[in-house]
Amino acid sequence: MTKQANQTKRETVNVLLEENRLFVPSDEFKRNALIRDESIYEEAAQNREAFWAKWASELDWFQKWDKVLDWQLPFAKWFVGGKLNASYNCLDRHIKKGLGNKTAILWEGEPGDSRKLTYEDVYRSVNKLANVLKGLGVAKGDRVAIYLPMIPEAVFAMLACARIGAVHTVVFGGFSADSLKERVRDAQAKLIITADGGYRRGKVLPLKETADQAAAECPTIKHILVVRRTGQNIPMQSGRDLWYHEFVDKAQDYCEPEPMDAEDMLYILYTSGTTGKPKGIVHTTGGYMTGVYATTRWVFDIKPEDIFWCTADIGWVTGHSYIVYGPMANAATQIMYEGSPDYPERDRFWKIIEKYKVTIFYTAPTAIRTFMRWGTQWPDGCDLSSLRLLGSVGEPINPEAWVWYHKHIGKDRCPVVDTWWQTETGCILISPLPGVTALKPGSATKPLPGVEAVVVTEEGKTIKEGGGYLAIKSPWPSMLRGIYGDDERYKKTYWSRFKDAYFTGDGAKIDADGYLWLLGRVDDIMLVAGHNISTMEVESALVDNPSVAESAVVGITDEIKGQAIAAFVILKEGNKPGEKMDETLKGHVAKKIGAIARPQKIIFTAELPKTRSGKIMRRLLRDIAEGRALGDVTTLADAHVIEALKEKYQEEA
Ligand code: 6R9
Repeated sequence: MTKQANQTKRETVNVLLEENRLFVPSDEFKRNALIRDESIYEEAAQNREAFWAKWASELDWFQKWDKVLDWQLPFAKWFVGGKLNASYNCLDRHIKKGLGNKTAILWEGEPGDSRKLTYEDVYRSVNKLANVLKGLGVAKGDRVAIYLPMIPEAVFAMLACARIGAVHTVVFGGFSADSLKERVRDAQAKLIITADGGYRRGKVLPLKETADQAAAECPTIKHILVVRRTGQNIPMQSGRDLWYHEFVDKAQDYCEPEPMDAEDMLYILYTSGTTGKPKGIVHTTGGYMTGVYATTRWVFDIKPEDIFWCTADIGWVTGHSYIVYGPMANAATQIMYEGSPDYPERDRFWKIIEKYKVTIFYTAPTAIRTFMRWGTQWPDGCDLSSLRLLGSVGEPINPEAWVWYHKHIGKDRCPVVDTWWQTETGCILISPLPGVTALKPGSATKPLPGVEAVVVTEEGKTIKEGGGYLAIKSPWPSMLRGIYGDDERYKKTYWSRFKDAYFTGDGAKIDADGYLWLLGRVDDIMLVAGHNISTMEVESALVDNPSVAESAVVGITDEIKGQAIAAFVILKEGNKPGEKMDETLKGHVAKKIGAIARPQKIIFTAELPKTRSGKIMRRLLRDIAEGRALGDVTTLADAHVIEALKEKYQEEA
C-alpha cells in the first residue's frame, strides 16, 4: 500500500472506531441553513398531501389545482387540474422579480473556453429556440431527442421543449448510434438536436456522424438541428439537416409558454432494464417540478449567493433534476463543465472550484474513488476554501471514500449529503438535511420529509432494524408516471413485488438509530461508474457478434467504478478464443452500447452453469469471478460445469 493510502486507511479506521461517531452540523451551518428545524419531518408526517401542496404553491401556477392527489395504485395524479409551465418557472418568474441580470450558468468548455450567461440570456435563447422548434412543426406532445455535449445549448433545448409542451428525451452523448436509434424509435421522436461534435479528454466526439447513423433507421425523424461546437467538417443532408445558429439568430425573441396540465408529460428518460430493452421513464410537470424545487432547497440549501456545481451529465436524471429543473427553479447560479476531470491535468475539477469559488459541489462516488487513487496533491494544490457543502449520488459511497471526501475536499468543514434516488423517483428521496441531520459516513441517513421509504422483508413486512429491500409506501409528487407505452411492464417492474408499495430494486439495511444503509441493486443491473447497465443488454450485444454462441455477464466489485463487467462467453464452433477475439468482442460491446459497457474481462468457456429450467445462475458466476467459495449449487443442472469453469478462471486470473 502507498503511504497515502495507508494514511487514508488509518484516518478512516479512527473515525469508524469511535463508537457512534456522528458528524453533527456546525452551529454556523445550522444557524444559516434554510431548513434548521427537525419539525419539518413531523409537519410532513401529520398531513403529507398538505405538506407537498405547500411546497407546490411556491411555484408559479397559471391555474391552481382542484385536488392534491388522485391515487389509484399504481397510477398517481398530483395537483389535479393545475396548470403551469416548467420553463416559465425556471426563467420568466425570476426575470419578473428583477433577477434577469443574475448569472445562471458559468460554463467552462474542456479546451478552456468559457461563457457566462445571465437568466436574461438563457431566457432569450430558450424563447428563440422554442420558436424555431414550432416553426419546424414541433407541437405540444411531440417528442424531441436531444443528443448534445455538455454545452449551454443542452439546457436551452430542454427548456425550449418544455416551453412549447414538447416532450424531450435526452440521450447521453457517449451512447452509440444503436443506443440512440433504439431510444428515438421507442419515443417516435420527430427531431434530433445534436452538435457537430463535443470535446472529451482532448478528443472530439463525432456526435453528428453518430446521429446520422441512428437517423438513417428512424423514419419518424424529420429534422436534425445541429449546434456548431467544434467546427469540424460534417455532411449536412439538404432539407433534413439544419444549422441551429442560422435558425435561432433569425427567430423571434418571445414565445408564449404553453399552459401545461400538471399531469402533462415533461420528459421521457431511458434507463436500463433487466430484459435488455431500456425503459422509457415518464415524468410529468407539476409533481416533478415540486419535487425537484423543494429538494434542491432542503438538501443543497441553495441561497442566492451560492455557486452550485453538479458534475453529472445532462443525459442522466441527475443532470435533469439538479442542473436544469431544480437549481433553475430556484434561480441558482451554477457551473456547467463540458469535459473530463483529468484534462489537461488531474486537478481540473479543483481548478474550476478555485476559479469560480464554488460553494456547493455534487458528484459521484466513482469520481471520488478516482480522485483518491490520483492522490491528495491535486486538490491540495488548489484553494477550495469557498466550499461549504458536498454531495454524493449514484451508488453507495463506502465509508473510506466518504471520510476522504469530507477531509480532503471539504477540509473537515463541509457536511457531506449522501443522496439516494433513481431516474424513477425524479428527485432525491433519502438524504440528510445538512442543517439538521447528524451524519454517519456511508449512510444516506433518513427519508426526506414527506417520503415514506422503508426496509421490508421478502414478504413485504416493514422492519425497524435489519436488512431487506428498500420500498416506498406512499406516492410522492415526482414519482414516475409509467414506462412509456408499456403500463404492464410498469406494474410488473415496480408494483408487483409488494402488495402496496413501490419496489426500488435496491437492498438496504436499517440500523438501531433508524439510519438507512443502501446495498445496491438486488436484480441483475450492474452499476458501472454510476451508470446502470443491465447484464442482459451486454449479453445481447455479445451474442450479436457472429462468433458468439452464448454469454453470461456479471458485475464484479471494482474499487474505482463500483462494478466492472465480466463476461463469460461460449464461442461458436470454428472460432478461436484468444487475445484477438477478446479485443474484438470488447470492441463490439462498446460499439453496440457505448464505451461504458465495455467488459473488463472476458472468460471463454465451453459451458455455462444453468438451472434445470435453463436460467443461467449468475450468482455462481459472480462467486467465481470474485474468487469466493461457491454458494448453493443444488439447483444446478450439471455440477461439473461449475468446477471446470472455476479451474479455468483461476488459471487465467
Ligand atoms: C440518481 C441516480 C439509481 C440507482 C439506485 C441505486 C443507486 C443512487 C445512491 C445509490 C446508494 C446512493 N444509487 N444513489 N445507491 N446510495 N446515494 O443515480 O439514478 O441512474 O436511475 O440509478 O443508483 O441502486 O437504485 P439512476
